[in-house]
Amino acid sequence: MAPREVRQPLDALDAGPALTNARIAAVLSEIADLLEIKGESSFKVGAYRRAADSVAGSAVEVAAAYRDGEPPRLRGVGGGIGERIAELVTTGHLAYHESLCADVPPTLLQLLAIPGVGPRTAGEVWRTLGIATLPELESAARDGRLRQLRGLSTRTEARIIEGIGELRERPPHRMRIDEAHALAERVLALVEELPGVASATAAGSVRRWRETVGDLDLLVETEDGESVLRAVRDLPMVESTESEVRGGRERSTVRLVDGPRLDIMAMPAGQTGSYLVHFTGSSEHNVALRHRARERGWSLSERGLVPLAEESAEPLTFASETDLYAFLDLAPVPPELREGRGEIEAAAVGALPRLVERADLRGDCHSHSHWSDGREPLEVMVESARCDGREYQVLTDHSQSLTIANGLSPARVAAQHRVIGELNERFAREMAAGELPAGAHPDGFLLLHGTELEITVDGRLDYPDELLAAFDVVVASLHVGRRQPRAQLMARYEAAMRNPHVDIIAHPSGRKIGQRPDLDLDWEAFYRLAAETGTLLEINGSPARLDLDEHRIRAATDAGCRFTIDSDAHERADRQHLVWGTAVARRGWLTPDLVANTLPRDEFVALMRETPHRV
Ligand code: DGT
Ligand code: CA
Ligand code: CA
Ligand code: ZN
Repeated sequence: MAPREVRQPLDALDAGPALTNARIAAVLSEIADLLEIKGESSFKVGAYRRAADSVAGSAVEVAAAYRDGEPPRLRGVGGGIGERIAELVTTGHLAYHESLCADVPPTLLQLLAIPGVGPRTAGEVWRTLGIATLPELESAARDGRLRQLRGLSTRTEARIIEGIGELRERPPHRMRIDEAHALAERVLALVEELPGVASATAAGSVRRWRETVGDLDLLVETEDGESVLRAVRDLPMVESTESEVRGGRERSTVRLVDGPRLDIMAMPAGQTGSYLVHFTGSSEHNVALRHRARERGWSLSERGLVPLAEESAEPLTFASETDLYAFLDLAPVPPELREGRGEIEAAAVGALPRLVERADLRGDCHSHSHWSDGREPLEVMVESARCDGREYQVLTDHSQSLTIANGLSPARVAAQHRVIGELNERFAREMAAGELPAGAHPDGFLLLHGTELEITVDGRLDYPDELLAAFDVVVASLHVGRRQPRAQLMARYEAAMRNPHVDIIAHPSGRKIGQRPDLDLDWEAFYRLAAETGTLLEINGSPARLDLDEHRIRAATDAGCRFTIDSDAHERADRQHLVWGTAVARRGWLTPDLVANTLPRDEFVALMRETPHRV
């Protein structure tokens, strides 16, 4: 998770019932920071950091393992730290962590967000100059007090001033789609339990399934908004209140543990239509909708419709969004399309697309296992896909040149092929005997052998054609030479798309949201090539990628391309990536007929055998 703007000490329990590996790791790593700030031995500090890494990288759910009395063996987690983890996961608290938080001013942790300031420096300025906050550090740096410190050069001082500037200019942190939805679910579960709440809904960008989310917007249907909003402020996961509940306005803003903001709005029971529309947005959609209302003689606000000619009239209210859209002669617009990109015009003439749904996906064309860089054994990954109701799954471990991801040599490809063959035989036997596991599709399951084929820096493919021909599905991608000039990158992609064995281009832009920019491509030429060669373009559902993005999906559709929506799963929990991938596809106006993995198994297999894959 990217650093928050303002960092507060962690409180494990307030994070909710599920103490994830990431959360445990965060507590351990905060202990390391606090110890280092206090100036404790680097040996002790390092031990906590290593333990944090082990927990974060563990395939086992650590909290559950401890609760089941079977603590996992984790590198770097010995007796002492093991006992701390046990205390944390069983009680939700860790006395040692709390005592460290009491020893050190918590505002010091915020200094660690400054580029160039680590725990050692933070501790030094605290002990010698009594500095504990960001403004204090800044003024000390500016009036030359910092450089008087032992070991603190004028260069470091300049770096700190610069770092504080960078921190100020950093765009506000946006949550990833998966973080935002998990958080919204937890908040909703708590709010729904509050007395007087008839219903609660997440609105704003979460409801529109935007790829990142700035803040959460929550709508509560209640007859007593004021007391509900007051009760929300007292929830354990609420850290501070930014705006008081004002009589009549019935809106308030709070900050949650770890920093995200929550806007919460009360709405009168039975009149949710206009409130939902208003607070789901986007602003662009609302503007277009208000324009349409005005054309018809109405003024639209969250409270409903008021005649333009009689602005003091009681508003006309709506029990549902559908009623409101219908009143304006519009088909209901799915939240994912509400971006002011032509959806109102389409809704007016009944031309909204039938968007692809998660349930339309019958298979998944991109996944990994222990054989390359996946975090779980092949059999475990496959069983998880089978029990997720899929009709087929393509296993696509990396190809040989990607040694960093433990890519497969041709000999290992052959060995993996045998393993897959045996698994499919077992699945067929179980099917025939009527012994399908819970969750499996009644028509059985087929494991397809694929590869995530590296397109090398010089535009060759990582396996010879004879070997490529042996795979059921070839997913080509590039992970090296990302900074090459546009012409060279385009030549590499063209070489892959023109190879008759290549079926899909995975995560075409190569971006990582908020971390790594797009490849420099000629996108129009890229779409033309994909359409001409019948190469499918992947919508990678990993929440850090979401690649193609919504804009490119729409542009590629216009250029005649066809797609897959894939999980790129590296562990079982990544099954969920198909949900994020579908969300992005919907925001790109995508219909199921253009998504290859909505096809029934036999048709999908046949499509993969033909070249090119024609729409
Ligand atoms: P975000 O939070 O940046 O991911 O994006 P949104 O769309 O959730 O934006 P947000 O939280 O500012 O507002 C939620 C929706 O509420 C927005 O889409 C339109 C609506 N809205 C209602 N009143 C206002 C207002 O005064 N300002 C803005 N910006 N939006 C408003
Ligand atoms: Ca929002
Ligand atoms: Ca908001
Ligand atoms: Zn992959």
